[in-house]
Formats: sequence, C-alpha cells, structure tokens
Amino acid sequence: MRQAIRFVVGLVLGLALLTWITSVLVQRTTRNWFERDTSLRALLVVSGARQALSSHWREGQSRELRSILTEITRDERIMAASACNADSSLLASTADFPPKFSCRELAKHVRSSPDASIESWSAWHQPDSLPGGSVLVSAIPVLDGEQPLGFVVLVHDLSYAERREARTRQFVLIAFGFLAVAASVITLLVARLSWRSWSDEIHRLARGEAPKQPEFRPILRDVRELVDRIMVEKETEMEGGAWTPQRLKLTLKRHLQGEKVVIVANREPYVHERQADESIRVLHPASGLVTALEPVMRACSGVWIAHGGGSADRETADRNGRIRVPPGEESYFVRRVWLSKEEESGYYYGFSNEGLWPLCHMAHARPVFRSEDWRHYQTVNERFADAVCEEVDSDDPIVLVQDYHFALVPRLIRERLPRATVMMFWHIPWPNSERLGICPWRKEILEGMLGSSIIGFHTQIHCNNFIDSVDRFLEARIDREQNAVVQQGRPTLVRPYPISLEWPVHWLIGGPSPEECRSSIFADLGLKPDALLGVGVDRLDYTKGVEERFLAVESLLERHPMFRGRFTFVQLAAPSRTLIERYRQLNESVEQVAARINERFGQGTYRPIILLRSHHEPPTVFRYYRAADVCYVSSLHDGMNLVAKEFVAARDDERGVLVLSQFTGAARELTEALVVNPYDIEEASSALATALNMSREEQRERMRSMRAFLAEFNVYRWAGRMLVDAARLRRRERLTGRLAEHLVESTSS
Ligand code: ADQ
Repeated sequence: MRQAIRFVVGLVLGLALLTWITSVLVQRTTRNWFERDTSLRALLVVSGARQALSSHWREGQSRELRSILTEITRDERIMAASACNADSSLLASTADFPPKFSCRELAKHVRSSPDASIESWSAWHQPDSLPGGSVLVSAIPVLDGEQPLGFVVLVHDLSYAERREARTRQFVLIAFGFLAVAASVITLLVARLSWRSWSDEIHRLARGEAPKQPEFRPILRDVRELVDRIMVEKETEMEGGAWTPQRLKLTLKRHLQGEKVVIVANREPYVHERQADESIRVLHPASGLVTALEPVMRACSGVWIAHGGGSADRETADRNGRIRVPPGEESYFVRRVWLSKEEESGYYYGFSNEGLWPLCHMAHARPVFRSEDWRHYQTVNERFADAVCEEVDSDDPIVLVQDYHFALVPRLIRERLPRATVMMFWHIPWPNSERLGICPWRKEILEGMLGSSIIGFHTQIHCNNFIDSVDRFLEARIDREQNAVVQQGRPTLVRPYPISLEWPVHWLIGGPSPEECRSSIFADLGLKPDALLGVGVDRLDYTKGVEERFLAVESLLERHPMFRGRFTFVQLAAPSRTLIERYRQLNESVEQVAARINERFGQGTYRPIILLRSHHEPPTVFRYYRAADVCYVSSLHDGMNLVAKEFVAARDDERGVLVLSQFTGAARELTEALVVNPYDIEEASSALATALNMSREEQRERMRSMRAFLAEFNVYRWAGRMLVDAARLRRRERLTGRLAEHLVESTSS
C-alpha cells in the first residue's frame, strides 16, 4: 500500500509537470494561430480599402482618410488605425490611436527588410502591449501602382486571445487534474483490491486453508514454512529459550489446541508389585524410555497405554484397566493392556527382544525370527491399536507410539483413524538396509511404521538407514529434500530427535548433597575415605558392554598399580529379559568376569568390582551418581543412553568425569566426556586413569559445559519439537485435504 501511495505521489507530480509543459505549448501554439489570423485579417481589411485609401492618399485628403480608418476600426477587434506617409510623417489617424506607435518608430520596422529600399516594404506585424492588454500592431504598405504611398497601421486587440488562452489553460488544467485524480484513484483502488486479495489469500494460507486463486498454490509451501518459522521464533522469544513443563504445556495448547496426548509403550511408568509381606509397592522401571517420557506426560496429561505386567497391576486398576498416576499427583492415566503368558512370550521376549533388538544393535548377537513370535507380535500390536481407539475422544487424536515393540501400530491406527497424527519414536538404532534384510517381515515392519505422520530416531544416521531401507524394500517415493517417504500422496517425515532428560531432574530436588551421598555410599560399600569410586548403571543387557567395562577396570589396575586397593567400580545392574537365554548367559558371564577380577586384585575386604545385581529406585541411582569420581558408559551400540546424561545432571557440584562409549547417541552431544571405543580395552583403561587423575578445574569445565547443554536440550524440548512438527504436519495435512476437496469441487463444477 505504501508503495502504491508513493506511486500516486510520483504520478501526480509527473502529471503536474506535464500539465505545465502542455499549457505552455498550447499557449504558444494558440497565440501563433491568433497572431497569424489577425495579420491575415489586417491584410484583407487594408487590401479591401486599398482603392479608397490610395485615391485619398494621393490627394492628401486626411479627413477622408481618417473616416476610412474610423470605418476600419468598426471591426470590434481593431482598436485604432493610422496612415503614415512614406517619409514617416503622420497623415491621418483615428482619435484614440496610441501615440506609442508613432510613424517614425514603425517605419524602422517596416523598412527593416534586407535592402531597406522603399520597394521592399512589406506588411509587418508585431505583438505588443498596452495598459488594457496585449495588442498586435500591423503596418501594411499602401501602393499607388508601383509607387509606395506610405503604410496603414492597425492596432488589433488581442485581449480576446488572452481570454481564450486562459480558458484553454483552464481546460487543460482541469483535464489533467481530472486525469491525475482518476489515475490516482484507480491506482489506489487497484492496489487496494489486489492487496486485499493477496492478504486474503495469505491469511487463508496461514490459516491452513486452500487458496481460492490457483496462482497462489506454488507459494503455499513457502508461506507455510514462513509462518511456522515465525511461530517457532516467536515462541522461543516469548519463552526466553528455556524449555520447561509449562512451556511444553503452552506449546501443546497453542499448536494442538491442548488436545490430550496418547502414548503407546510396552513399559508402564508405574508398576504395582505385590511384596512378600503382601503389601503393594509402586516401582519405577529401569527404562530409558520411561525416564524420558514420564516427565513429558506429567506436563501434557493424557493416557499412557502399556502392558500391565506388575503382579498387583490388575487389582490396582479399574475394570477398564485404567489408573490415575503419578501416585499422589494424578495428572494422567495409565491404561493397562493385559497379555497372556503366550502373547508376552511371543511378542515381547520373542519377536521384540530376540528378533528386533539384536537386529537393530551391532552387538554381535544373532537375531532369532520365529513365525509363532511374529503372529503374537501382530496380535498384540492389534490389541494396542484397539486400546488407542478406545481411549481417544476425537477422530484426529495425537498418538505417540514408542519403540520397536509396536512397529505395526501406526498403520493399524491409520486404518482405523485416517485423520490421526501418529508419531513413532524408535528408541534404539536402526540398522543399515543390508542388515534389515535378515528380517523375514521387513516389508511389513516398514509398511507398519509408515502409517506414522512422523518417525523419529535419535540420530541422523538412523534416519538415513531407515530411508535407505524403505528405498530398498518398498515401492515408495523418497523425498530427499524433505527427508520424507511418500505413499499414496501421504508423507511420513523421518527426523532426528535426540532424546534427553527433564531439567532439573525431579529426583534430585530436596535430596542429599554430593558430600552426604559420598559418605553414605562409602559407608554402605565399606570404602576407605580416600578411595576412588567408579559407577556403572544399566539394565543387564549385552549391548551395554558391561563385560568390556569390567575388563577396562582390570586393565586399569594392571597398567596403573597406584589404583590397586584404592579404586572400586560399583555396577548397578537391573536384571532384564531374564527369560531369554542370551540374557541368562550374560548374567552368568558378568558375574564370572567380576569374580575373576576381584580374585586377581582383591585384598582383604577390598574388591575392585562391586556388582549390585538388582533394580534400584531412582533416588538410590542418583545417590551413586553423586558419590562417584567417574561414571563409565561402555555401550557397544546404544540409541542414546540416558545414564550418561543422568550422571551429568546429578553433578550439580560440577565434579566427576564421564567416560563414554563412542557408539552411543549421547557421545554426539556430550563431547566434553572422555569418549572411548569400549572394544579397545587399553584405550578405555587409559581414559579411566585420565579421569581419576583429572584436576578439579578440568572436571568443572567439562561438567559445566555438558550441564549447560543438557539444561537447554532437555526432554521438554525433545517432546516440544516433535509435537510442534506434528502440529505443523497436521495443519499441512488438513490443508492438503482441503486442497484436494477444493480441486475435486472445482473440477466437478
Ligand atoms: P534403555 O536401553 O533402557 O533405553 P538407557 O537410555 O540406558 O536405556 O536408560 C536406562 C534407564 O534405566 C536409566 O534411566 C537408568 O537410570 C535406569 N536404570 C538402569 N539401570 C538401573 C538399575 N539397576 N536400577 C534402576 N534403574 C536403572 C532405550 C535405548 C536407549 C535410549 C533410551 C531412551 O536403548 O538408547 O537412550 O531408550 O530413548
């Protein structure tokens, strides 16, 4: 609009200049015409009276000449006339002839012809002015045969020409003024109309509606991206950059109209277990997934659908399997799905953990695929999809499907609720396509996952592996620019969302100080005050590299005798998947390795490795983190690994060193850790030695930097980014839906 106004101002100024030039030209041209007409008229008048004039002139009859001149001035445009002799003397003149035009003066002009001879006399006309206005003076020679008698002077009134010029100028001005106004109004009107239609279209696009004018379609994506970016920037500005539960709630409200979130996960966040004394205890399972998602759920509310596996789960839930959690806070529901022993065995232990888990982790365990397990996996996935449909209260719910236990659920939900926003997060690595080829049901798994709107992995490498797998095994279009897989026109975005922890971790609030933790843990473990403590916290899983970790401790004591008798490594190991043979073997071998090393380097009550093989509740786990000098995470392959992040989060005293396997997703983010190859036992043991010898200054610097990273990149940001992306996609899908409807309508009409 401002541009249109600028244009109009320019237009008016231009027209004003044009008007001025035009009026000057018009004035000159009309003046020339008038002068020429008047001169011609003078010649006609004089030649008409020539005979009478010359006869009286010859006789010198000035009275008669005067009356002829008076007769001539009856013409209303001839004001006065005179007759001048050839010698420039006045012969006769009308009464009011202006003395200004004397014969002598005029004779100069009349004779100003090149040879200045009397024969060359010719008519002369010159504009001049009198007090009453401008006049044209004409001097026309009068001849008697060849003999010049003198000349007649006529003074023509040109004021009428001036009046006409003024009127013409007025007309020109009015015409141009009208033109300027009309052009300005039209310009402003056109600008306004097109601005309105543009802004209407932009509003429609921003609201996610289909554009009315087809030419707007190409800019649809640009506008949408711009709007999204502005919204995200605005949000970041408003919230000062930090992601908190409140901000996550706000984001959910703003982007998803506060709709409730449905989570589908195998593991429930609160397990009710009946104890030996018949009392019921609530346990927090040792699971990275639960650690990350539980704070998100507390912030968002909604329903968490999970397998009810606790011995007292049934009796604590209502008849629909629902229970409000967290105990005492009750901000969301857990909906428990009951599975038979066979189902649990086939779906969970069999296909998920003997098939998919080793398939996705490069930890040299051979995947086992049984048709029986696959059938259970399909049935259980259907059961969970049914549970989702029972729990949702709209036809376009937001469902977060978690992990490799539910690869088929996204498609099953999509079939039942086509408008749902389904996000699948795969918490473990995704193998390369060659490795995925081992799985007999790779196509079904990929198809199942592609029912999602967004599929998230911890790292870009896993996203790339997934897209390559789709490219290799399915008929689908890969949109490399968008990192999306498109099937039947519907895209599934594939994005990295590195998972993290709540910040601050609520288990630490009001808990004991690092000094208190250290003294109580030292007392519990019977350590000397000058002892050095290393800690490892894991589910007992072969991917976590616990054996390699113990071997690194052994190598440390072997190569650095100064630590013998002084360094103790405590391993909290939660038994996991113990029904699987490979895990039973692991339990045994870990125990054996620890015993062998303790045998080799133990003295008196000193044991270099303390293996605490049981589940520990989070407050205990955090006490260990806070008491330790070093934490060693030695995973052979790990999607992210939250233990590494928990250790950093626990150290608000900025002490302690993290030694971290390069094969964890966390190693890409916690770059100030001592990053090692856990297979390289010597390198790992050197890193342990470096950690134990590290100055407090260096420990502080490294810890401070990692803590700053975790404070910013916390789990609320993780969930927020995913949900904002989901909201964006939802708007896009709604828009595409409307666009499709619009296109159908316009083609049918
Ligand atoms: P997990 O393999 O379960 O998760 P991880 O990220 O290491 O693993 O988290 C384990 C969680 O269990 C931590 O919160 C830890 O405190 C807890 N824990 C471990 N041992 C315990 C014990 N003995 N007693 C009590 N609690 C214990 C999967 C992927 C990971 C990914 C997470 C989250 O394998 O790569 O980081 O999901 O996406």
